[in-house]
This record gives sequence, C-alpha cells and structure tokens, in this order.
Amino acid sequence: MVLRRFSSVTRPVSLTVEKFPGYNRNHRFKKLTDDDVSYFESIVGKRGYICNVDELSPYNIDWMNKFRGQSPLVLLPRNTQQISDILQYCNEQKLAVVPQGGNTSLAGGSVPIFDEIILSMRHMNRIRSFDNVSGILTADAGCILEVLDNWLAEKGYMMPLDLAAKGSCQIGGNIATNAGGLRLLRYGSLHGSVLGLEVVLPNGTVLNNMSTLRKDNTGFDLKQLFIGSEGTIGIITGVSILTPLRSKAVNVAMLGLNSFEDVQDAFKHARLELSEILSAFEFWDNQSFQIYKKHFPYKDIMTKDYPFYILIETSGSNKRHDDEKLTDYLGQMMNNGIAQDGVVAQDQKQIKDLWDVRDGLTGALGKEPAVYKYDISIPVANIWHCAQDMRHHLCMGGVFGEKDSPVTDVVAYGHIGDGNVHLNIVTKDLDTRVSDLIEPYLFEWVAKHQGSISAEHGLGVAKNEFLGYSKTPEMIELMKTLKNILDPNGILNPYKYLPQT
Ligand code: FAD
Ligand code: 2HG
Ligand code: ZN
Repeated sequence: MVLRRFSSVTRPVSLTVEKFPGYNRNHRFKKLTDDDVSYFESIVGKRGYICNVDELSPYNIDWMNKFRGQSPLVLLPRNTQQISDILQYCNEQKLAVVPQGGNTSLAGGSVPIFDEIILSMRHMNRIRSFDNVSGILTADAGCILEVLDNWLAEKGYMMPLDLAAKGSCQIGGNIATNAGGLRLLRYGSLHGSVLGLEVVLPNGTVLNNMSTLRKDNTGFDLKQLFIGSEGTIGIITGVSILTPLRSKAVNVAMLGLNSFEDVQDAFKHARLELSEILSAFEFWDNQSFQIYKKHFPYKDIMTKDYPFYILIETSGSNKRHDDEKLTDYLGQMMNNGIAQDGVVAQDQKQIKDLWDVRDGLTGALGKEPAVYKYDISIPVANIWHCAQDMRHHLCMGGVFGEKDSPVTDVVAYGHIGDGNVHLNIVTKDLDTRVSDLIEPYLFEWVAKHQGSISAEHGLGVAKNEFLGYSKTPEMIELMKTLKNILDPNGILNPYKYLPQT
C-alpha cells in the first residue's frame, strides 16, 4: 500500500526560527510579490501552485514535527522545462527555493527556514522507460519509491533500495540524500546503482546526463556530485537506475540475543554461512522494541524479551537451497548459544509481520513527545559502546537527577551490516539542555572513532554546522567553492548542508 504522509503527529509545531534562534534571513533574497506569483502561474498554470495558508502547512512542516518554515508558496511543476523556467526566474530575481520530494527527511532538509519557495516534485511522477534485459529504469524524480518497486515487481525486478518511508519518499529525494536503507548490504549504495541523472541547475540550465550505460569513462562523473547534495546545487528531475532481478526465494528470520558480542558473532557467521544470499542484517535493542510495542499492536513473536534482536533476510533463486542454508545457520546460532530464540517466517504475511517490527521503529519513536535522532557510522565493534556511553552521559552521568531527567530513553537500532547505528534519544520535550549535552559530545566521540556524523540521513539543518567532525577544512572549502560556482546567488536550499558560521 502506498502511504502518503507528511508528518508523524499533528500537534502544533513552532517555527524553526523561534525554536532554534540564531538564524537570520539572508537579506539578499527577494520577498515574494504578487507579480512573481503571476509569473509562476504563467509557467505552471492555475492548478500548479498552492498559496492558501491551510494547504501550505504540511509542506512547511517536516516529518518529525521539529522544523517548520514559513513559505507562502508551493510550486508543483509537471515537467523539466517548467522547473528550468522557474529556476531561471528565481535566479534572476534572487528568490530562494527549497526542493521537496516526499518530505520524509530526518535532517530538516526538505522544509524552508524562512519564506523560501517550496518546489514540490510530486507531480513529476512519470515512468519514462524500462529495459527488460538489462533492468535499467528511467523515471521522473518525483516517482514514489514504492510505486516504482510495485511497477517493477510485475516485470520480475525490484528497486535496489528499500526503506520504511517507501510509501512517501521519492526516488529523487532518495538520490538527493543518498539514502541507504535496508538492503545496502546486498545492492550497494546509490553511487553505484544510479547510472544517469537529469538535473536542472540553479540558473535553469538542464544538464542531461540520463545515461543508461553501465560503463562510461568519458570525463568527470558529474552525476556523483548531485547524489547526496540535498538539493543545494541542482534539482534532480530524471533518474536512470540499475534495478536487480526480484529474488524468487526470500526468507526472513528474527532472533533474540543476549549481548552485542552475540550480535556481531551472528553477523560474522551470516556472512560466512549465508554469504551470497544474505540481503539484510538489521538489529535493534530491547529499549527500541519496548517503544514499538507501546505504540503499535503486536502479537508476541517471541515469548520472552531479549536485550537484542536481529532480523536476517536471505534472497536467492532456489528456495530449497536457501532454506537449507538458513536452517543450518540458525541451527548453529542456537546450538552454540549465540542466539537464545528465533522464528522463521513461513509465508508472505509472516515475512511482512517481521519486517513491520524493524520498519515500525521510526514511526513508534515519532509518537514519543520528542526525539533527537542521530545516524552515525562507526566500526561495528564500537556501536554498542557508543550507545552505552550516551546513556551514561545523559541519564546516569549525574547532570540531571534521575527523577527530573528530561531524557526518558536512549535507544539504538540500525544496519549492522553497514556499520550504521541509529541512536534515538527520547525526551519529555525538545530541550536545549539535552541537545547541548549531546552535541558536540556525540560528534566528538564519532570523530575519535573514525566514524561519520551522518551515515545516511544527511546534514540538512540538523548537522550542517558539525560537518567539520567528518570532513577536513580543505574539503569543506572545496565544497563551498563548488556550491558558489554552481549556485552563485545561493538560491537553492539556503542555510543548510554546509556550515553557515
Ligand atoms: P525529502 O525529504 O523531500 O528531501 C530530502 C532532501 O533532498 C532535502 O534536502 C530536499 O531539498 C532534497 N530533495 C528532494 N527531492 C529532490 C530533488 N528531486 N532534487 C534535488 N533535491 C531534492 N533514510 C535512509 O537513508 N535510510 C533509511 O532506512 C531511512 N528510513 C526512513 C524511515 C522513515 C520512516 C523516514 C520518515 C525516513 C527515513 N529515511 C531513511 C530518511 C530519508 O532520507 C528518506 O526517507 C528519503 O531518502 C527522503 O526522500 P524524500 O523524497 O522524502 O525527500
Ligand atoms: C531506519 O533505518 C531509518 O529505520 C530511520 O534510517 C532511522 O529512525 C531513525 O533514526
Ligand atoms: Zn537507517
């Protein structure tokens, strides 16, 4: 089912500039006038924009209900030429623009800070072509990930990435954030599977690089610059992507384990024993599981609670062969005491039930009063150490008395196979006392352990000031130079991505 949802809860959200003081509107940007709106109407037509306050609201608020901008205008172009005309005008007039896909960003990147115009990609949703031999798909950037995946399923193929936001997020947004997701372990990063892009530059120039070639060694690989650029140097309008064949045999198992060492052992063995059929290896801790159970209906999959859970998926072409491998692997896990309990899905419904737990963690946390989200990558061995250290730092470190602590939980889950953990710090309310304790403490910890402060969600407005913990001053300078070359007026997604101070 395709679920389109803008935001996790519906409580009132204060403006980003009120909640996080310190932002100043760039006075070089023009304020929108009626003449501008009339000009845009001449490009997108009467039905191609929104300026009614109530209808604007979901576009101005992010999925986490944390960031809220004040855009007076959403543009809904239907083709690349319209986007080119819009950007050319905005660049000349110095009107700032925020590109928006499915608005599922977890870094505050998809909503404005002030009055930037929102350019929504939701009407750019045409599948352009599919090559049934090579599996190469070309599509508009506004196609919803799940729609593409369902369309490909009928042809025996699948999208190379999958994430819990698939019912809302768009392939253009995935590429703009270089989303990782649940099967990166098997199908690799978008830097590998994206073969070509069509991008509109801030001055309106259309860069047509919609290559459908797997091999092309001519010149700089410019598309790579836009993968993970979070809408700051161009708007992705078209995508050419290599899609894998859908596996005929899929198995999913969930195991309960006693320690993080056991989680690591289970992963090592999975790589060894399941090798080429392993397609996902996810983990979550008991604290996350309790929050899931608090907010979603759950039929006991396991009779007892365990400190850790893993979800293992295999995908192959021969069910009997895969069943045998998985059974051997699970037997070993139980016999040598690495796993304490386990279930294997017997049909599609049970496969979905098991995935629902892992997929539902973000949604469950979204129902808590407030959450600080971190998506770090560090060597796997340090993942649990990091979570424990944060727990100690925030909850038992004595800064807040046990009773009065605004922190109610520190939970961890994520993509073990990619060395990527999602630390979620649950609080009674957004509280600068807590965020000041976490940042930059956590980022220093990550830098010290040769990690990245963002493994997959990107920098947006949540982490841009901390980029220096993951990149050298020379690299940041070069990034700023590239931004200035491509967007000299700074109109695309301002105030975000690169450090502003
Ligand atoms: P948006 O949120 O609309 O935008 C994200 C950024 O990209 C913004 O900076 C925006 O300006 C820019 N952008 C959007 N479209 C374009 C475009 N066409 N051209 C240029 N710039 C554009 N991320 C992961 O990596 N792995 C996960 O497993 C994962 N799971 C998630 C689960 C949930 C429940 C949620 C809510 C989010 C999750 N995310 C995950 C985070 C998020 O990055 C992804 O959902 C997705 O990649 C964002 O796509 P979107 O279309 O919603 O983009
Ligand atoms: C996931 O892996 C997503 O589920 C979201 O990247 C992580 O909720 C989060 O922090
Ligand atoms: Zn993730």
